[in-house]
Amino acid sequence: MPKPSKKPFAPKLPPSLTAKRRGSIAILRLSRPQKRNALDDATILGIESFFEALPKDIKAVVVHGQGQHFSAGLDLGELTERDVAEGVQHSRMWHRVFDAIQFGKVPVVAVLHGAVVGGGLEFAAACHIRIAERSAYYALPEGSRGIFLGGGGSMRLPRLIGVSRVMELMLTGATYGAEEGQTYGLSHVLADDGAGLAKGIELAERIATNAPLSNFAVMHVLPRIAESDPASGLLTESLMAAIAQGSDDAKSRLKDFLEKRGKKVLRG
Ligand code: 1HE
Repeated sequence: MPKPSKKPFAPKLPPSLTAKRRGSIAILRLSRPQKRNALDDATILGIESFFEALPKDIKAVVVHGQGQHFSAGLDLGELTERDVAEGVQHSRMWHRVFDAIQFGKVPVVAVLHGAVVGGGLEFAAACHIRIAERSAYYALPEGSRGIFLGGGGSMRLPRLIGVSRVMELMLTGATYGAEEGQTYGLSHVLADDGAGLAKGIELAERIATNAPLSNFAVMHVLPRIAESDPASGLLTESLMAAIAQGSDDAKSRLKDFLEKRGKKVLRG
């Protein structure tokens, strides 16, 4: 595996975001705690710049939030003057940016704590792995603000927790705590308060050691197979399996295992 470069990774970002490299992973922090990491246009476009600028030797990303909350969602202060056409364009901008995360270069681990609300939950849903600290709670208060999901939540969230749960959040203003979110499928891992980032880094570093082509297949091919009719899905699976196993990387990893150099799969 190529050694990660020691070059600093310094994409041009707005003050609401900070980024740093840590070996083969990059860490993006929402850094607008005074506004509870509300997502204004500059932040959304900055997230896009961060993912566009990722160098080739970054193999996974961790996103997290500064302060008491992951994100209070859409910056409501920017909403008041938009007409219908501008509203559509704004939502399509969020779609473009979150699609670039979900179907981007590398897997993304989101570390959630405090409020994970509205557009903040839509952001988290575009990531591949979600770790929730026990303080995390989830809400979709769009109904109470007279608006609707706009960052891909109506497409991604039902795939995580079902239409019925999304309806409950949106109609009743219910909030789910971290444990409920874990039970319903919003998060993969629960962590104690303050321990989420270390867990996120640990998982991202593990993900970074996978074969890049396998990670690509998991991010780009698996979700498409899951949305296909079964016959097309199975054919796509066979093609992807053959492409992956024919790679030099797979050959050398399999040889390592057979010659007792590969890691065993052990529990714990
Ligand atoms: C904000 C925002 C925001 C806080 N836009 N400025 N999101 C919401 O409906 C959630 C709205 N926010 C809240 O319910 C609360 O702020 C929190 C529960 C997240 C945090 O409470 P707290 O007591 O820690 O903070 P705070 O005192 O309410 O807010 C601190 C400051 O952040 C304050 O500004 P300040 O200048 O008076 O100090 C707040 O106005 C500001 N702030 N949240 C703008 N969201 C693509 S469509 C997605 C649609 C949505 O995301 S809808 C959900 C919107």
